[in-house]
Amino acid sequence: PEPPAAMAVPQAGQKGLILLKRIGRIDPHSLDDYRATGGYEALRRAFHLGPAEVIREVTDAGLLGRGGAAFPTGRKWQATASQPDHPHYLVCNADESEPGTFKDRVLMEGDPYALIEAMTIAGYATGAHLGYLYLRGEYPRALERLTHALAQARARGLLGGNVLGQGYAFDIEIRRGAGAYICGEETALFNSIEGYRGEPRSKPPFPVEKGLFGKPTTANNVETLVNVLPILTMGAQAYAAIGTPASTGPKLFCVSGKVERPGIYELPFGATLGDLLELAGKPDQLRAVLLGGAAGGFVRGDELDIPLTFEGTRAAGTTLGSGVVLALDDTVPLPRLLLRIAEFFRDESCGQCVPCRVGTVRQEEALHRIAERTGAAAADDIALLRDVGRAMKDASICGLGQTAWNAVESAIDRLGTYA
Ligand code: L3W
Ligand code: SF4
Repeated sequence: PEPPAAMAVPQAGQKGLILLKRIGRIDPHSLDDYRATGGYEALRRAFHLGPAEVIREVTDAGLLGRGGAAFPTGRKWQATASQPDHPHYLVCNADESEPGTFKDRVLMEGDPYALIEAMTIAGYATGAHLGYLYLRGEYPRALERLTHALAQARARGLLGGNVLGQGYAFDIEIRRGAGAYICGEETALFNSIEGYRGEPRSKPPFPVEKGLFGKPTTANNVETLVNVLPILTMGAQAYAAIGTPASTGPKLFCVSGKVERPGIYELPFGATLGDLLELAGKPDQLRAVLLGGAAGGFVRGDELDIPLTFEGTRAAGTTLGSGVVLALDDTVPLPRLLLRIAEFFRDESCGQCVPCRVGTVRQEEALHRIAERTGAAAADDIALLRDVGRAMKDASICGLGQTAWNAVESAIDRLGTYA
């Protein structure tokens, strides 16, 4: 299905933005527009520095993965770069499917060359000559813009056998997902590219050692990669001065639900939940906020002091995930929302391991029983939910099963739903 004409970027055009600076201001089809606004300066600097120094910059900048897990990007790049086995691959995870997440879509639709430049730098630093861009199948506009941008970049010597005349060969292939949430899990994504069922593999070995086609692979989220551009243009030190010491740089937040101006917001790490919701137009009766999407957790509407950082949300017993902020007021029936989330996980479980395959079904059944009792929960259903939730968290192979009970657990413990 064709998506809405444009994603809301309420700050588009504002001064001081780093990741969103071109969104809504340039023609995403125009390589000249991209270059006129600083495009390809970061790649030039990368070639000047050499691969090892690029990795050092990314490490010193403190960049953490923006797909939800916050793994240090420099460490990941170093781990791939140092593998003796070849070829090395780069994979951009653009299978953005976490409910409530739409930041990567905005970046790809509004600034496609930025991702291509960033992938080229990542490939150069980690010793890859081929990058795969695994794109969510339901993003036709991003596909069109990226396909056009790739062709332009090839025609102008920015991809291909001799990038920027520097003797480095790199190209990018797009692979489209087919609608499965699980293919956003990096090893399921590799299987999907290889033509197998989209089922996660056991880790370790991590992809940096054995990833796509069994070869050393760097897998990074779109937003993670795009952050490499300001790191190289402003320098690691200046970048690390943004945000907090443990969560450096700018962050995109996907704000939706009961706010006046839903859309993508860019803020330095460290702003509070309250700061963000003020920008987006907080509802009068804010009851709860879902942070991190379906795999995340609820916080109460009066917990607005939570700092939007990886460490701050962790300390508050919740998660930042990939940056979902879904605001709920008193009109939202929480038991129905929880049931919807449970249905989602039951649908999207790949079925490979028992705790998740069975657990997501049992969780949904219990929530159905509770909903049929007009939202009142019997103690045995809550006990069953806790039991099943613990089994899924402790024994599932991948993040899907491990997080499938987070939202329900936080609604019970933090919001007092069903009490
Ligand atoms: C080398 C080690 N690499 C870990 C790598 C690993 C992966 C990354 C994170 O995602 C999160 C969850 C939700 N040597 C390594 C290593 N790595 N140890 O670091 O790994 P991990 O296992 O912590 O997480 P993960 O399985 O990659 C789970 C979030 O993802 N989530 C988000 C879903 C949807 C989106 C979206 O739509 N954009 O992100 C769902 O659960 O927060 O924390 O690369 O290889 N020793
Ligand atoms: Fe598949 Fe769920 Fe097991 Fe992940 S946890 S491998 S999605 S069954």
